[in-house]
Formats: sequence, C-alpha cells, structure tokens
Amino acid sequence: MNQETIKIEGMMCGHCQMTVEKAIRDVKGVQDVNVSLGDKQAEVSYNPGITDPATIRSAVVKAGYKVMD
Ligand SMILES: [Cu+2]
Repeated sequence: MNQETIKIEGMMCGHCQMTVEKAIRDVKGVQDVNVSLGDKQAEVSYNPGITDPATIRSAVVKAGYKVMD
C-alpha cells in the first residue's frame, strides 16, 4: 500500500467532507481514506498496482472540490 496526502480546498462542512470521502473511496484501488475538514486534507492508502495519486486527485475535482499542490 502507498500513502498519499491530498490538500483540498472548498470543504465547508461535514457534508462536503463525506462527499469527498465517498468520491475517494469509490476509486478502484483505494484501500482506506480519512478526510479531515479542519486540516483540509485527505489521507489515502491505495494499491499502486491499481490506481495512482493523479486518479485519486481527479476524483476529488470531479466531486466539485479543488486540489492544492
Ligand atoms: Cu459542505
């Protein structure tokens, strides 16, 4: 498993947090995700043979949030 921390802009409440968490969890190959509203970030464990950080980031963007680099 690889770990990736993604900085996310635009989450305002618990609903946003859940939306982002679900979007990431639905990416095939994601093992675990923990989204922090306070820290504005997601910590993701994923299987590098199945997915990659770019795919996970794009799922966040598709859900309507901004990924910071
Ligand atoms: Cu919200």
